[in-house]
Amino acid sequence: MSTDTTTDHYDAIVMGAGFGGLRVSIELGRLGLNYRTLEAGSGVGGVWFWNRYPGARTDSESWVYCYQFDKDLLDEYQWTDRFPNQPQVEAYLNHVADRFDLRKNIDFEAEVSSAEYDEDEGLWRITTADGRTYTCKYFIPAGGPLTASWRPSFPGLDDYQGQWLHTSRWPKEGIDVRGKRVAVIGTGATGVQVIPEVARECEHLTVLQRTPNYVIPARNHPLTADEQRAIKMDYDKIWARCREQFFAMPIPPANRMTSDLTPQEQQRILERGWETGGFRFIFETFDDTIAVPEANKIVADFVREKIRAIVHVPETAEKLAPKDHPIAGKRPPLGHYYYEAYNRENVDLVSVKENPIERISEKGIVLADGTEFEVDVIIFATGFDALTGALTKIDLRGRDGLTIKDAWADGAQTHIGVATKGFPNLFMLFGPQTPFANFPPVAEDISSWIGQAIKHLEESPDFDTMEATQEAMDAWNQHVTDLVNATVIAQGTDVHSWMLGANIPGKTHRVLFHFGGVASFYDSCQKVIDDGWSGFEFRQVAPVTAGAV
Ligand code: NA7
Repeated sequence: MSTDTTTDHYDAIVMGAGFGGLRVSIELGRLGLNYRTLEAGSGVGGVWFWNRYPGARTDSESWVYCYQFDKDLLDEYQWTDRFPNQPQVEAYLNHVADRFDLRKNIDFEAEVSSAEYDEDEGLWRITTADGRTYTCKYFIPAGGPLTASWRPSFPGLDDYQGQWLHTSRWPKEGIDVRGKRVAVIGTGATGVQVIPEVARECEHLTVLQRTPNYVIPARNHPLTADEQRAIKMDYDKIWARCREQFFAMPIPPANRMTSDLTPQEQQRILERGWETGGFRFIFETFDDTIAVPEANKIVADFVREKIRAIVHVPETAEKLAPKDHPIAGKRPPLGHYYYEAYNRENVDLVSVKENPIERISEKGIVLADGTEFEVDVIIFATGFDALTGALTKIDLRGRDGLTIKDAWADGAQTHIGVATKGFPNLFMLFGPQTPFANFPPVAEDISSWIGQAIKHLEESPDFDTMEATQEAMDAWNQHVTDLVNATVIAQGTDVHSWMLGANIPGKTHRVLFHFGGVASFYDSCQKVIDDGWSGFEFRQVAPVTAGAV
């Protein structure tokens, strides 16, 4: 393997220094590869570097929102909250970067603007926005599934006299909303977190809601010393459970179906789940909620009743109660006194479903019927161009100049979410059609798979590139489509789910996640290896120069 770090040629380049990018960098280091990690931000963290809006927190429990590959790291790191906030996650990733001496291989403020495959040389040519150039044999985009922020292009924004910002690009120094009239557009997982925080500070908050969500109380709390000790003692079992649980969370199956229970028993279980909070409300209660519409309705009715009980003004409660999609049909946000925020005198909820936002004026937001809300600050909590956006926003070209935009014009397609035809030796960490799940444990498995693929290539004298076949991608696409069709996910009227690309006007709808449970995903990945790297085509294009090995 090459040890030369003075040139711009590397065995591998990783794009992104968030959870995925750092973990795959560790994997490459273990293989002895000469690699470089290019990070657009000035620090590590990825999504946890950029998303600094007030209230930003994980919706996964801290003790599994971390890496498991190093026992000492697990033993020494103390999480203090059930659901860590942005500074806590950023601090953890900084700790990891220092502990494993990763910074020496990271170029910060190096935003990848183009990546082009040079077929003659068998290498990737990477350019950053500030003109730095690199070549590498393996290109590993680890930009994260929710990186490319998305904002509707309302006319008039340029003339707006107030301040506006997107939650995912919140300034490090924060913004001062005291004494100001603020509008938040969007009530997804981000809006749900930012709304109570801003409401506490600002003079008046107008929330513009298009689709209400089923917001489950997070019930965050500081971890006691006893809890911390118990977690560490139990870690092997906790991680084993994460491998089995559908979404890689350490939650055992409920082992009961709604249909086996009386309505009174169902309510008792739901009450307990509501008090426990977090996604445990969904998974520890019943095993049929996300698959059986009748079961789903029981749980959805329960949440609607909770909203009516919490929110004082009945019309506001009705606006907040979702009626057009099943619970878990869209990703349910976790709330930190979210519904309670609407009982504040300074908060108004406006439905923009029937009367949409039409434009931005000099003074604020104008709806289709001409109603104008004059505000000093507009916060766009309008989400992301999920999964594909991190790749399609760069000029990414594979063999024969094929752009990723053209390759995915009819919808993103991949083999096990890691590779796509026409892009040799490009391994995506959290590409389209990887599992929708608690991210860090899955990132570890995919990193390990990528490591094994690269090792296989490095050890073979007969070939130096691998590339997904069309047949394998078609089969994977059919598989992920069948999986989602067996659930309530993305069902409902007009749900704009980013899991299908349906939140972005004009984006081709395609199932963007594997909803078969992480265990089945890991099995599929292992089967590819066991079957002799099935679904991949191997070639020898540049026997001497590429890879510098
Ligand atoms: P989401 O979940 O995509 O939410 C975006 C929100 O913005 C959602 O409420 C949208 O309403 C709303 N939106 C988008 N366009 C408009 C327009 N034109 N008018 C009004 N409202 C609009 O993004 P988040 O950042 O909250 O969460 C993304 C994930 O990040 C999250 O699930 C976590 O995994 C982390 P809609 O529902 O489409 O009607």
